Amino acid sequence: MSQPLQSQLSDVLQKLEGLLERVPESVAKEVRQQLREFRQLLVDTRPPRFALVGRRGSGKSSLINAIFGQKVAEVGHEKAQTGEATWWSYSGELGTIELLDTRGLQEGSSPREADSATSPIESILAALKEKAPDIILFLIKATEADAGIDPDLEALKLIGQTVEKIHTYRPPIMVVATHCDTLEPKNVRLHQPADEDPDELQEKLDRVAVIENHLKAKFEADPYLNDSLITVLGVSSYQSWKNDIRRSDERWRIDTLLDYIFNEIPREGKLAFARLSQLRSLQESLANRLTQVVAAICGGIAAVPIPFGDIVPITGLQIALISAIGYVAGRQLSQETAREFLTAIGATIGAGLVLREVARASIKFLFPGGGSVISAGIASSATLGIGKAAIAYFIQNAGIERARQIFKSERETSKATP
Ligand SMILES: Nc1nc2c(ncn2[C@@H]2O[C@H](COP(=O)(O)OP(=O)(O)OP(=O)(O)O)[C@@H](O)[C@H]2O)c(=O)[nH]1
Ligand SMILES: [Mg+2]
Repeated sequence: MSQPLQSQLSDVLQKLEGLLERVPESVAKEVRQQLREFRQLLVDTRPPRFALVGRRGSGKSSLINAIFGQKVAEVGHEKAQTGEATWWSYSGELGTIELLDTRGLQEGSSPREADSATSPIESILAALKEKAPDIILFLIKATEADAGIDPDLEALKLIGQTVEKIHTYRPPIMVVATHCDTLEPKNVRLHQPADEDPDELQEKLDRVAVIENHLKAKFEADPYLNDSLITVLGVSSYQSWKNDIRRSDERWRIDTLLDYIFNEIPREGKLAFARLSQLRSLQESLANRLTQVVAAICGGIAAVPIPFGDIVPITGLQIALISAIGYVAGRQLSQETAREFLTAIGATIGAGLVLREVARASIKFLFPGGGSVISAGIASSATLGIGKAAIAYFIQNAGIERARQIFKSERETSKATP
């Protein structure tokens, strides 16, 4: 999201966290937890970080391109990596991921560059010290899964254990069997299953399953690897490029892979990842979570009897929610646009209501006797409605009229259930 919005959000959060100190711990605890999640998902965001383990030609560059759906990495034989292994940034139109190619670990005995001070292994370990990968992707050609992979497994363990020792974070391992499209029967297109003979298709899927199970068994034999393993997934990353324009897309199960990665990476990387994945299901999942969190925070703030002037952040948080949902859908909204969206769905009245109710609540605080539950309910349901409307509009591409209806019906449901 935009830098100004993020630093503004950071200010709002700080203010809210400060307010909570004046509130009984029993009330503050829940809100504080939501604020923490909010901060991780929206403020402390950063590109996701992957460590790639895989031999030459296993399809590392192709997998990066498959994730972006765009050509961001050179495919084919690259120059042997002899000197420094470092973190690389790969950027597409929608975002960036940081990547550490750890190929040198398996080629540990390869000659080091004459004038390089460090061996590949040393430089990989130095890079791991600098930053922890969120996840390790282990790539292996489906057609080579039978070949001795013990050195690869040793490399995986060394990376995982090094990271854990330095960062007290154990990176999960995702095993990706690439080139599944080249398994027999070769002519069967996994990416277009509807056009294929069902028996032949099944034969090919069975072969994929055999390879997956074989790899799984290898991991299960080692307690450390078994604990770190997310799953084994056969895929095809194949896309064909001409002058960086895609001329064919034979990707298979990449969406499933993206789903696993999204679920495993820390919150700080999720926003960027959901955006660049272009997967609507991930974007909706994150947007729904954000909506829940912001609604709970708004409800929490409203329920806490604090002076009227301090309550203004509610609108700020709602604007941030809209911006975030627009962002995850691939857009970059200005605050004005986010505000206009609020008006367009008819939420300004809602916001006004929130403020009035909260004002009343703080009066009740001065003259104890009444609860402030109503305002909390309204603040939270208005926010839920705003989030759902923004999801419909920005992610599902529904029209503004539909978004307005969604907001309205959310408000009405909450009125019906006191
Ligand atoms: N059919 C098919 N070909 C693939 C797949 N993944 C990669 N390839 C092809 O395999 C070759 C090597 O792929 P790369 O992505 O360059 O492999 P790499 O691991 O980055 O290779 P190095 O950078 O040399 O280590 C290329 O010709 C790719 O087009 C796949 O899933 N299916
Ligand atoms: Mg490569």
